[in-house]
Amino acid sequence: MINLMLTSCTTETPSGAGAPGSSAQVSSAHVAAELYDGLGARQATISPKFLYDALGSKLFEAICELPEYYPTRTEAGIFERHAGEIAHACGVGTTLIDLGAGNCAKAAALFPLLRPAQYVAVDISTDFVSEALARLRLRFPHIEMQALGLDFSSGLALPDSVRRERRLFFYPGSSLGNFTPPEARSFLTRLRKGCGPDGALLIGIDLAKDKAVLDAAYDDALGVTAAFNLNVLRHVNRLLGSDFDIPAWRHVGFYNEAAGRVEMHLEAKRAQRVRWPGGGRDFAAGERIHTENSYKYRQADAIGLLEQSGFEATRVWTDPHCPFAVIHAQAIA
Ligand code: AVJ
Repeated sequence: MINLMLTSCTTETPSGAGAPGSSAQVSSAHVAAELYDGLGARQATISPKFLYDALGSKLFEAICELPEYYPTRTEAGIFERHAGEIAHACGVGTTLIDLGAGNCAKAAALFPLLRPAQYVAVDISTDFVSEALARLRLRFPHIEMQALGLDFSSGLALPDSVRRERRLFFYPGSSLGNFTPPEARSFLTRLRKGCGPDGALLIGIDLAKDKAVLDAAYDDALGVTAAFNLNVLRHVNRLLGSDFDIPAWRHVGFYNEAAGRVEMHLEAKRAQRVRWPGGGRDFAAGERIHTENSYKYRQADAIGLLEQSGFEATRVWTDPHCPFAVIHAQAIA
């Protein structure tokens, strides 16, 4: 069901940039339908992409600073230690397409060596990425840049302004882990179609490791990850006009070893009814809303996944202490 409240809530959708009102409504209705579907399911779910409103993006930045959250630091270390080799594998003068660019810091760190011909920063949080890019333009005035506010999880329609030659998709941070392995395969296959035969992929993938390390990384002592997870309910309240009572929910984050993934949930502290225009749902005490999966691969499985998607891993860089892989993969004809 589509309700009229949604038309005021379009900032996170790709329709923002000069689109007529009607298409903004279509995307809001899309967003609402997706949320209703998830919230109405027997096992309630909210897609992890809704974690990233403006505040959520800032909370994620804070997570990256936490001592327990190793991925950002580990990956940055790999990029730093192997910058020369990575730049050599990628080559200069690429069309660098940054998927989930956020504050654009990871790509910017590679600019001096990578010297891309064009930089395209794609992120679902339009305002956040646009601001980051405005700052970056001042530092690298000679690189042609554009920000694209779009949800690339459901499709990758790049405008004609994005150069076709030598596309290098940059997908760091292990965000691939948000997809189930079959979803990851179809996403990577779409990337393969989105780059020409001369295209490539530079991707960071978190690898399976000790449960205690993973549990701490997704349930930190300061409660920043808890705030990040709970913030999704504020975002949903704004998108749907629902009345989730934030203090009535608790963050749950743990490594599900059998499933090979970290899971985040929001657990109802007490029985409650949540309403939204035209509907609602009762939650029992202890009932959970599943908000995120973060798959942790074995290196060989990650390489296999790339191969099944039309990419050949040409180089793999890892960290000696913390399992994490940065992979350069070339499109296979
Ligand atoms: C941005 C999807 C890579 O899965 O580690 C961090 C998001 N969730 N803490 C991850 C996240 C909880 C992050 N990714």
